[in-house]
Amino acid sequence: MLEALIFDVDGTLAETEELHRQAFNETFASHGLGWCWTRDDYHRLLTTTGGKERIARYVTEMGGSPSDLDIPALHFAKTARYTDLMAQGNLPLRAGVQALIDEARAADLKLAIATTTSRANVEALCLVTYGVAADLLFPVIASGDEVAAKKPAPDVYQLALDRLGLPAARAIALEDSANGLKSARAAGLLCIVSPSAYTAGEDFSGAAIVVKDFTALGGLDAIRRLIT
Ligand code: XBP
Ligand code: MG
Repeated sequence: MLEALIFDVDGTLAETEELHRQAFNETFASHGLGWCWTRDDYHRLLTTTGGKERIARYVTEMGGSPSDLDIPALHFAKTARYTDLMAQGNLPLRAGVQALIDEARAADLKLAIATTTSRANVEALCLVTYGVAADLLFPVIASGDEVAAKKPAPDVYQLALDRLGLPAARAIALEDSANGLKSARAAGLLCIVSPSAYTAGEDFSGAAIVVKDFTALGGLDAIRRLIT
């Protein structure tokens, strides 16, 4: 029996990655680094989950050493820039997300987040799209820096399940990326995939269903039929 929906954030709740890319590039510029990630750079770098890990990969690719700079401090500045950009309120939730959340809340399903991004970014998105604190919408939130291994490792979905107090069989994950799908499956969860702008064309083998967006799902009853 379905008791919970566990949502990924970036690319799933909203098409956030262009805002992340803007925040990265503006932070690099304000720190005099002279780096500017193009869409093609970012598409390649996005296979590395986690902003800090992504910066470290880029430094290494450029022939430098991640220890050459204070990546946590740089990423902290990026997160501050991202939350400011998000607060401008120009980013809508993806199609079908609000209707699915509202239907799930009306049906007393538990709602959770399992994301690689930073908690502050989840707070900023919920505030600007729903006008509430994130934990009022998602009583369970598992975010990137709370786990030892980021997606595609199962850790963040396992943490969400632990906090929900549910076995994987009573929940379903909603994702946009192959890394997220792998993470959810490794935690024993069925996973619905709605590819985003940066993840279209990835390998979604193992998904319970792949839809263009959540309007194509057919609502909670259709999801319940996936899990029985
Ligand atoms: C996607 C990610 C994150 C974001 C950037 O997270 O891999 O790293 O790209 O956010 P999700 P941070 O699991 O929600 O799809 O810079 O905070 O990592
Ligand atoms: Mg995602």
